[in-house]
Amino acid sequence: MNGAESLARTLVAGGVNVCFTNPGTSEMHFVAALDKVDGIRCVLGLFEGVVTGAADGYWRMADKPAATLLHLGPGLGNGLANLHNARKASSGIVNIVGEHATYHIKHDAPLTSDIEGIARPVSAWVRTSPNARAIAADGAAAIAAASAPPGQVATLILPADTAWNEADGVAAVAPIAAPKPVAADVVARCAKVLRSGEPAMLMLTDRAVREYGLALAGRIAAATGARLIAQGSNARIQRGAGRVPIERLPYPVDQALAVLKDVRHLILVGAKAPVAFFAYPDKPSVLTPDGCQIHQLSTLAEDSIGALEALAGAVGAKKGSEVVQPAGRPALPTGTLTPESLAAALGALLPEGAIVSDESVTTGRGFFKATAGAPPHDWMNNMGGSIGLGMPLATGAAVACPDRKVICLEGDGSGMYTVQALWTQARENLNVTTVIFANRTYAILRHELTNVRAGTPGRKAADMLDINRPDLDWLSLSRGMGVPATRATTAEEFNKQFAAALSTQGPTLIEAVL
Ligand SMILES: Cc1ncc(C[n+]2csc(CCOP(=O)(O)OP(=O)(O)O)c2C)c(N)n1
Ligand SMILES: [Mg+2]
Repeated sequence: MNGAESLARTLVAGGVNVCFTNPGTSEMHFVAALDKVDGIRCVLGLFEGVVTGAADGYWRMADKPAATLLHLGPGLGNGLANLHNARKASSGIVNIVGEHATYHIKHDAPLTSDIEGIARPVSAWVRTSPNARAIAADGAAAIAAASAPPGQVATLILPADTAWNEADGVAAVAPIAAPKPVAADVVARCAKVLRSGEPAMLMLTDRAVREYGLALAGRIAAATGARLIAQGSNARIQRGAGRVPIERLPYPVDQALAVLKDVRHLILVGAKAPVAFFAYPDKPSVLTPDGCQIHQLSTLAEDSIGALEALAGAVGAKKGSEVVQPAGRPALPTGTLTPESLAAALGALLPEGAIVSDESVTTGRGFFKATAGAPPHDWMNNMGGSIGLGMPLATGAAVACPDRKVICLEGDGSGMYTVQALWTQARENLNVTTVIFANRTYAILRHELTNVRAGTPGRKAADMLDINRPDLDWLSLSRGMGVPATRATTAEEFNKQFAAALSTQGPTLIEAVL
């Protein structure tokens, strides 16, 4: 067995069953090994940002890592923005990058680069395998590193000769450590705060915004009067009718300040203390009010669920006391297509078990409220702020959950960064409905220009903020990559097209013209 095959078999033995890939010459032996080994599905992406974003989406829905296969420094570099997003989402990825053969590196051939240097800022773990006999053990170590709570990017760099030289066989993955338990005195301190009667709020993320974590938080809220809120963005919120409802901290600074203004104690459950996305003249960076005490119940690497269970016990919260979201949908909208009518249509039609990949930017500000009473579904956000994640994320989620409908809510500007994801959806017949919000502009940046007090846009500035001239033809883009597409210009048209897309198995796209 050569090194490449020993790695491929180690991946399968370690539970890695999907490889999102865009290979080159230095990875050819891995391509051949993946071809030969059963138990791992290879999904080609036509740009590395699709590959890395799909691996993120896969982790969020499967709770285990996929592998990538990227071509040297430039391939890794192309995938970097979505690896940044994956890092911020604490997504586990076995990020495999090819390298020149060890003896070839010194010649500084065209594709030679500092791969470790490119990988390090987005990776919690980086290793260059020294030889073919080490590659299986290094692969197993990469799986363990990727899976370590709460999940992280582990980059394994493989010189080409580690693939073709003789190896020893498969390596087993060491048992993955459970998240660290939260100390009893931390729980006791938070319980005391909650019993004090002073205004308190729990800010939750990660496992705490899945169904069971929210149920526990809901009980604690019922017993103590504490308010609940989720981080501004979260890897995956489980929401909808019958679940404990939760709002996210709003993105606009003034709105976030208003939500937090009366809070005296903010208890963080996996969450980070809230700060503004950006600095603005005359607005604070820290969003909690002066005098608000911050208490970290659990960090992301700790057992938030165990901590919430202990806290619920300590404050006498009763199972079943949590207030859950009643079922309820808005009426189907009529008339002009606006962010509001789109929100109503989504709320009216969102199917049970849907997975939403939300990169709707300004159009989607009201989507959360309108869909709150829809049947149970999962909602994923971009946690790293680097746009171009939505469509790859949807792609990876669809690979992880072939029996569920994935709905990708996508800004027209954001969508263009990684539009190639559509081709992968067509190639793999993934069950994704993409809705493009075609407002022909970077609408958010027009607001931001005002927010940072940079004045009113003149012609040159407007040309940096609008994406018209020419208008993007999403029907042609989508059809050109094999995804059937329709265009909606009224609410009635959108309702009909969205309902039809939801009853179609396989990828579809709707250009919603705003
Ligand atoms: C990689 C990257 N480049 C640029 C930006 C800056 N940026 C933030 S939002 C945005 C435009 C989003 O436009 P669109 O998706 O059309 O949403 P809209 O604002 O129109 O609602 C840009 C360019 C970014 N966040 N990430
Ligand atoms: Mg736009």
